[in-house]
Amino acid sequence: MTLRTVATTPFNDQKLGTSGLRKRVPVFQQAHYLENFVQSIFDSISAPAGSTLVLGGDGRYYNREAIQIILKMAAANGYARVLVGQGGILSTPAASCVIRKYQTYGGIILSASHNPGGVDGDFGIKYNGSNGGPATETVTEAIFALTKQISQYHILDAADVNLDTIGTTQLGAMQVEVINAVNDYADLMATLFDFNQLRALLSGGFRIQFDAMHAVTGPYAQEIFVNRLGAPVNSVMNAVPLPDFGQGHPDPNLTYAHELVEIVYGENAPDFGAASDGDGDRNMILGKGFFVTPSDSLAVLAANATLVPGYKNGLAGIARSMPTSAAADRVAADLGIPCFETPTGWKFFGNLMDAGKVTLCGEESFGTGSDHIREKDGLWAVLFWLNVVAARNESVEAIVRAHWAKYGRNVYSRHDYEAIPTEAANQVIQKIYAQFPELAGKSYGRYTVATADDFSYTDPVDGSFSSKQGIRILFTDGSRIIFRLSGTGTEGATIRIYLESYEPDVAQHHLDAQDALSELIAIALELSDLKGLTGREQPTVIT
Ligand code: G16
Repeated sequence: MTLRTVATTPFNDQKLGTSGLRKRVPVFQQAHYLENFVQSIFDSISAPAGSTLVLGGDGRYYNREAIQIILKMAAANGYARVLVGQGGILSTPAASCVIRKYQTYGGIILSASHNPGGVDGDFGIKYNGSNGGPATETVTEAIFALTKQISQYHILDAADVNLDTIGTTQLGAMQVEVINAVNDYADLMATLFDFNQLRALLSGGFRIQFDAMHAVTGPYAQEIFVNRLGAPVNSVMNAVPLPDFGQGHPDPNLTYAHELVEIVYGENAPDFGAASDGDGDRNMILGKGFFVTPSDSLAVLAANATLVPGYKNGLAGIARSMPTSAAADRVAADLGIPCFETPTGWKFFGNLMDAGKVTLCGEESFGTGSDHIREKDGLWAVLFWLNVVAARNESVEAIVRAHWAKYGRNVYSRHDYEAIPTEAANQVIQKIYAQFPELAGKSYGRYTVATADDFSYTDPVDGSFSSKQGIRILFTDGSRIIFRLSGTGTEGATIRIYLESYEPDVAQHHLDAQDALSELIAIALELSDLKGLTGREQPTVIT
């Protein structure tokens, strides 16, 4: 085995997005591309010699090849040990769990999350620190800076490591330990939820349907729901992880999880439906013929947290991303606990959790989690919901309607316009900016603009400042329209429009969100001239 130092030159497109670096597979397959980025991670974090790294991915195409390269680079960069998920697979929450449980220096997670995979699909890579959470903006900026000046990387010339058998292999001076993270993760869940109550529920006729979307959560869901909680085997569908996710789009929403949606809205529907995404950190919750918006989900879980063993002593606080609805704020106010509003991106929650300021966090993008780890956690959210259902002995729909009756309903929707040419997307944003000076006080039908601004955030723990985090049009009655460009897409730009209004009147709670928000939708399109500037008549996805 020889240690090689390879001369290289920078790529100019390795800027990290909302969650790590995401590009098409052929981009990552270019000579030196992955290596440059990995060396930049290693150089920026400068782990002390003898450190342990966690490594795994969501099993998408190029996962295995990338893991072999990273292992050889870790060996050449002085790591003493790497813990790898069996088959190279680790869900994102399981990676966070393992980093914390074995107190490693950090971890590298290979995933492009909910983006499609396959030979021409997406691939991604991100670094998580020793708290188990995504690297902060300060760290991601430092990694990006190094990618622009890299001139060499270190790698060990060695044979590939067997990733499929549990056990330890020597790679140069480094040990590679293949672990069964499914058990680590399932054991953690058993400490948070009432598994006896859940077993009684799931083996007692309450029917669930979980869609793993041929992505990473299949083995985890089978272990937890079927093996440990006694649900029938067919409760978990699309359970085998595939490198191209069965040619699906592993994004758990009403558009892409349509197979599950048809079951849950069909005849003889199960009592509960749920899905998770490519890397297992997102969740969608459905009752019988009923969709729970992620924003409402966070609020409902917060309001019912003391029914769940792991949270029986209450919550320190709640955090949500800015575009997420203010439903959770109402619960926080009622509980007398703080509620934090952060930019989009799970990395902004880590400091708040580490400082003990918040227990639950959530985002409108189907992410919910708590301080049990430092990532959002799809199966955790499903178990939390099931525990609340079991404890209250009520349906999902009944629980949400009771919640709205108590707190009022934050009617919410997000419209995505995907793969817009970057120039047209920038024109849309500029068009809105240009109107800022004249917006305050302007009326559109029954809505009057209170303020218009660009969201910025000062981290209350380390004082770091993040600007340009989304355009907010705030109306006098508390309604909001937010415009943001996605930081996770790989083709052109994705414009996201987030719409929210508040409805205290129970008699109006039956309304479909699109109908209830129709005026705000029209205002958003008028303000942005989105149709004129992009030629798009309809959103690609509505959630
Ligand atoms: C990532 C981030 C989330 C963010 C989401 C959408 O999720 O971790 O915090 O809300 O992207 O970001 P954007 O609106 O910029 O596309 P994931 O599940 O893709 O890792």
